[in-house]
Amino acid sequence: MPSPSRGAPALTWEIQDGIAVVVLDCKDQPVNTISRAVKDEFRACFETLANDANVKAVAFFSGKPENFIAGADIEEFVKLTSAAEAERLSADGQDMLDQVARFPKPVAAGIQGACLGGGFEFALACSYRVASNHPKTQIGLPEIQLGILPGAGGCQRLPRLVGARAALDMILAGKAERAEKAFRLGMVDELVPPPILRSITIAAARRMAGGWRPKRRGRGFIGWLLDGNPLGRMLVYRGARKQLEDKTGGNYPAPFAALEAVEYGLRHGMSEGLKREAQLFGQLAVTDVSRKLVQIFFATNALKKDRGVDGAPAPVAVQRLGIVGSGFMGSGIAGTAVAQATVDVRMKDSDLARVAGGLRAAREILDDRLKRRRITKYEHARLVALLSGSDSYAGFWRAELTIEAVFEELSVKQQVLREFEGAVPDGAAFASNTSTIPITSIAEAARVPERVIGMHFFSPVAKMPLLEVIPGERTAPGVVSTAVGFGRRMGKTVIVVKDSPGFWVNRILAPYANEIGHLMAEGASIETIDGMAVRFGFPVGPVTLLDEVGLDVAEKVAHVMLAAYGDRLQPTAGVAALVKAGRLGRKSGRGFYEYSGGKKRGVDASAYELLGVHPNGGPRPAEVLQRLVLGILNEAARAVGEGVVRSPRDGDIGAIFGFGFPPFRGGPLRHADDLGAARLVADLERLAERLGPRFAPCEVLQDLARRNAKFYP
Ligand code: 3H9
Repeated sequence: MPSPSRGAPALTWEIQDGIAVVVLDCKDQPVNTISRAVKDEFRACFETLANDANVKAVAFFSGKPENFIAGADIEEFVKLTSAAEAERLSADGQDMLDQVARFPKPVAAGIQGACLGGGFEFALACSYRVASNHPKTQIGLPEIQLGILPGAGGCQRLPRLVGARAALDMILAGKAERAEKAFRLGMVDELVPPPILRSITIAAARRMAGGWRPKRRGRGFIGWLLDGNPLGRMLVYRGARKQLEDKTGGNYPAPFAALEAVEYGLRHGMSEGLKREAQLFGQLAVTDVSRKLVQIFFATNALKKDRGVDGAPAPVAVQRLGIVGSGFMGSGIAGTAVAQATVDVRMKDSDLARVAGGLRAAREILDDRLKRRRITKYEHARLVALLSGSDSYAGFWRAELTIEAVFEELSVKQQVLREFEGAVPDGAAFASNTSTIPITSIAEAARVPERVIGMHFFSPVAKMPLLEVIPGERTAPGVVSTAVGFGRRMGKTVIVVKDSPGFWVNRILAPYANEIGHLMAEGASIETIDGMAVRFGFPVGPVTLLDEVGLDVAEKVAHVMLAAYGDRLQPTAGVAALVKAGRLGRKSGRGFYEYSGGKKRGVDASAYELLGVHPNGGPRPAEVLQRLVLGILNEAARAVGEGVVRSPRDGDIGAIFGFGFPPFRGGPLRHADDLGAARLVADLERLAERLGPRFAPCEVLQDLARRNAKFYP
């Protein structure tokens, strides 16, 4: 993204009755960012306004209706080569904001749209903040998500404004809040509807010019107890550190550094705090973890613009969605589509009782949003009214997209497709929500196979961020771009994958899941297997993952994989034995683990008996991990070679968003690059020699090793 040049200033201002109305608009950029060039403009602007006797106060706005400031320019971080250079960048940002904070006249910021990172740090340096309750307004410090910390004074100013506890809550999670919550937390001083943002902000600047000073709310007794005295704060820091240790497994240094910057600043004062903050920012910005997280940020952005096939026409704007099948997946898709994309949803099932159940479940997704105050009562009522259903295809002719989510069986899916085409002869795109069945096979039943496509949602739909879109052999490009576009409107990160068994995510997960059985047969305990995966950085271990997915589902997928890929993906007998005993994982209250009251209670020791194995140590923990991870890497490399994903970027994003491959490792293909193909091949060969051909290194890795090459340039 080009930095604004001197010829096209990003900052402009005019003086109205003693108030300088300053507007930031980085021309030719979708969002405002604070680059070096913009920083220079800020300095010059504030210097001019400080010396202008006609200016009594400043009111600051963005020229972009849906974006305030998206933060410092992330592209500049990528170019930093040393910690010292990064520290200077941070100190420079602090210095600029210090100029704003010490500005001799009051400054009011009128915030609408994303006000993030350096953007919020700028707002924090102003004397007064007004936010509009526009749906795009979000305010926060997401730097942790990029492996850095708020380095332009955010670790100092936010705790002084809202207290250490609330500030750490936001900074350590890298959360952004909607305007209403930001107001409640005291991050902004006033909350207004969009049409009056400008006038209210200017009025606040004028009042401050006349000597009025905002009075900020106290934080109450509990606030004083925890934030207002050193002992309380010590407890807050201790609690936060403990939580971080549990959550990050020591794999992410940024939250610990941010905690230190906050603590140091509150103990030693603002200027010492700023120094420490800049040092820590410098160290973090050049870590491998931060590089990986920034790569993910850019890869995700690039995916947002991708239509899924080269030269595809623009997606059809879906306004009405048809859903066939009102079970768990169908209702999840319905509720999420309404909540995220505000479309009319028409659900169909074989009888009205089922439809009613599906509509109820879809509505629960909206109820949950209301409970979390993500939507207002009014929005909730409006969205609920968009859900309707019936036991026929009445109304489906108006849907630009229909998604079926019926039983995972080829003949059933084909039957539904035939019914749909019979009832809605001129129907538009038809998507099958399947995790394993080839789309081309489903489309064989179609009169118009060009409109048939796969959309593989992950369960639970409302929470899982990934969607795999699978064009069949004859799917029309416009249907691909429509499915991709709609998936994105549903808030999903979308990858387009080749129509092949298991697609991408289930394919590369198969060896990982299968290895559990081998490891247990050799005496490894469930705790060791899951524990090692979590230490590697997965959110949960593979055994827990299977319990969450459902062992019956996992068994079905495993058999499809076996039929398609043969012995290499031979599942072990374990999962089948548990399914036979009626233990399906979390949903049935028992799987490998026991569950009660919706909570995981610990390993169910009888699982070992059912499997006929005994946990007696088994392979060394390091080997457990190696076998789990190399299985994924080998299969991912093989699938890339077969063109299952369109690029290593899509493959890595799919693994990170699909099953939580540790983001700080950049995804399985980046991780393979980091380990090096030669080393991977050697390790796999050693495992294959000892444990069998399932570990034989695939041709793609061997080829990379021979050429000393990588997946990424
Ligand atoms: C920071 O502030 C550090 C400071 O504490 C200390 C410094 C010393 N930089 O996502 P979109 C680009 S760290 C550069 O599709 P949306 C993005 O790549 C920063 N580029 O739009 C894309 O480019 P392209 C902390 C940025 O409407 C285009 O803008 N801030 C930046 O879906 C459109 O983006 C963050 O982490 C940036 N800061 O969402 C916020 N931000 O068109 C990161 C965006 O060439 N940004 N771009 O592909 C976001 O979360 C979303 O972009 C936002 C808009 C919510 C703002």
